[in-house]
Amino acid sequence: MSEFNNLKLEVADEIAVLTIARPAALNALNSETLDELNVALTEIEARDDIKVVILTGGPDKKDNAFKSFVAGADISEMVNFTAAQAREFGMKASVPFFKLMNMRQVTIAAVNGFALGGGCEISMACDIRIASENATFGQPEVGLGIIPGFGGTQRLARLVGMGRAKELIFTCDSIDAAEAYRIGLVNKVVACEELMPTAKAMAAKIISKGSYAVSIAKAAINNGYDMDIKNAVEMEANLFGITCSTHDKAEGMGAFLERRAANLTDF
Ligand code: CO8
Repeated sequence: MSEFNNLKLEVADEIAVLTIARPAALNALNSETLDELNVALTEIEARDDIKVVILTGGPDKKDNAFKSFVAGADISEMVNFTAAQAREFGMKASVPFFKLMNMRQVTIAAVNGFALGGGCEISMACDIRIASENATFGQPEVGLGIIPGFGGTQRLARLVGMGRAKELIFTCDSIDAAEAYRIGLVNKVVACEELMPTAKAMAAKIISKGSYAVSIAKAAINNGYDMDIKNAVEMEANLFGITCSTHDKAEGMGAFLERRAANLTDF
């Protein structure tokens, strides 16, 4: 795997823990970090020994591991952007963000602390969000005279509905983890020290299922989301057909009928 300046990657038990580590800037996303995320996710996707990716934030410069997930895009880099440079920055981010959303592995954001602006947006590009009790979510962009530009105007409305998305984006209000859970922005809230164990336990549970079927289910959900229901259900039937040609289908159903535990592989 490549070496990174702003990321840490650890792989164990088929789980990749990808940590955004810019302690001096509360893990804000600059161009270099976005490029590194793209390289890391491309390399992860090519590895058969990784089934789930957990994305989290590293400690700040005072070693506080729960201060910040990602405090946004890097404001010191954006301050002098021309319109063309801003567009390029947004498009650069969209590549790793779409990878998180569409890669065959499941992606879980373990949100520890600030998830503001681009931080909230990168968590929303993941399949699942688990928050620590001290997590804070918000889209403060219009207060800076810009708009959410890493997919926030689109993904937030899809996750929590248009009314709540508009309120959060127009007011720049930050919300705590409990409110994020209440409105459906996060799947689970846990004590700080339980964040990584909970994310890893969920990853292990997902890995214990048929990984190929999980990846096909992910593709079916993602691809069907913006389709009309008739075409979406037809697309699902086609993907269902593909899963019926696998070892895991024969093994999973055979094991059920023989009343034994299934030994699922990844095909
Ligand atoms: N960018 C750059 N540096 C940052 C950022 C950031 N987003 N956030 C924090 N930092 C830096 C601070 O400048 C500070 O650096 P230094 O120690 O050198 O002065 C260091 O991190 C620590 O920050 P604070 O001292 O401010 O820490 P506090 O605990 O007092 O406050 C906050 C923490 C509340 C998180 C505060 O830092 C803050 O408000 N940060 C900015 C949050 C924000 O507005 N985020 C949204 C940014 S805009 C965005 O994400 C747009 C995404 C889409 C772009 C699309 C382009 C096309």
